[in-house]
Amino acid sequence: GREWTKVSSVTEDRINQSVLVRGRVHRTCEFGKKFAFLTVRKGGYTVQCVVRVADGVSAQMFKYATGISKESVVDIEGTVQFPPPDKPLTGASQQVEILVRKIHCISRAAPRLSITFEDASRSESEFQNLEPGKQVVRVNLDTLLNNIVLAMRTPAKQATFRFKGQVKNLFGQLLLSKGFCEIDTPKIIAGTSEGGAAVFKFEYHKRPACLAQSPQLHKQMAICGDFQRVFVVGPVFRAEESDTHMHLCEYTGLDVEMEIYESYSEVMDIVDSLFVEMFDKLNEICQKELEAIGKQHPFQPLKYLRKTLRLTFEEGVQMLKEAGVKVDPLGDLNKESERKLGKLVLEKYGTEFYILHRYPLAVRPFYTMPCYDNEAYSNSFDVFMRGEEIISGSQRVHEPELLEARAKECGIELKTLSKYIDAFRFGAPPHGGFGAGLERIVMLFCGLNNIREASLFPRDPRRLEP
Ligand code: AMO
Repeated sequence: GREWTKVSSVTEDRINQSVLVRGRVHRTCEFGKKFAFLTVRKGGYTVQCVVRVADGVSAQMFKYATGISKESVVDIEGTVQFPPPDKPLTGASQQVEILVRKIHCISRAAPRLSITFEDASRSESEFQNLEPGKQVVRVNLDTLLNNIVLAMRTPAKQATFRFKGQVKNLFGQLLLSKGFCEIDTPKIIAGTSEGGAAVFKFEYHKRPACLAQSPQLHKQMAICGDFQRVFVVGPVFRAEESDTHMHLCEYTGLDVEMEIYESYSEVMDIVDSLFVEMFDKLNEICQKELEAIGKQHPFQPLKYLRKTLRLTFEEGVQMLKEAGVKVDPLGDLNKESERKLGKLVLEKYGTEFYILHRYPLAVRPFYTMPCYDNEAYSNSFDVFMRGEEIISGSQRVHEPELLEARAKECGIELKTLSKYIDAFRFGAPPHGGFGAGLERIVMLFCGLNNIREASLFPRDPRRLEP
């Protein structure tokens, strides 16, 4: 085969050498009928290519080269050289240029694209510092998502999804190092796993079935089967009616379940060490990605403590009360109070990542263990990042009679839960766990303002394509 050079490797080291590169046409710039620049982009790097009638390039080839539409995939053969002092580089990342000998368009992009690379990668500051009279296109989120394949090519999008992959990997790696076993749980299940109406129903071989709202039931059954510590990474389906900046109908769940010995604080200890280690590592290995994201959407690095702050729900309510916010002490916090509490916690404790625990029982799912000392509360917690929920967790009820009674109280049909409840009739160790949403973690860590920015192909109540 022929020898290929990456655009990133077209450097001074290759001066006077012949190279063969493949990339996309990023920009073309013609000067008369005999001289043109064609910038080629690949993997975040761009190199300037000079097409000149002469040097073995015919007028016909010149016409062919300058007629290639932006975003087309091209192969270019030529010699690496320093740009002449009177014709310096026009903004390419590589400091040398290629004098083109041959060019071949492998795949042509449509001449008019719905969004351009420049429009999709424009930073916030460009809008703020616009020269008077200058107009630039602001691509809205819907247009971006409708044309996601084009948008994906921009540095911020590339960085976001490389970062997301790292979060998912680190979650697994760190849990494996803590003795957890990765398991898979079915996404087709008989009924609801969380209660509530947010479930997609369909027919499964002539029987009613649901898309799993969580791996809750099966991760708990794995604990009854003595796996001791498990985790599940996979899609989770929510028939959310709410079309908000932080809800998707399909997202990636990061779920943990583990035996506990004394109290649910053992689960919070895992949350604490797992996430602090993960954030440290992300800041260390994803510097480039975070920088690229920040260039387009500026954000402040997440503030978190070495040991994660834990507040009880009652303490949280008290802080809100003192700040003049009315909240029901035995109800749930609404999004606004959660955000307000996030601000208060940041002011008082200097962290944007904290755990709120001992929630009122009435606002938690049926499988949540009530507090032993006060049944109005539960051994449960939520974790917040920049004022928004990213994790829910709890100790679970492991006595079948109580579990049945709680499910009934919560208005859940027992029929579809019978195999799950049976698992607790064979002896079940005390246990607990939590579930986190991958897209929310990415969105909040990177200061993005919509969860759809953290999903390549988001599903929401209006969106089923692409
Ligand atoms: P919960 O329903 O709170 O708990 O979900 C856990 C975490 O999943 C994320 N999340 C979502 N992300 C995007 N779009 C949504 N519609 C959405 N809904 C939830 C959030 C949330 O904190 N079985 C329990 C977890 C457990 O106790 O182990 C559960 O599913 O980040």
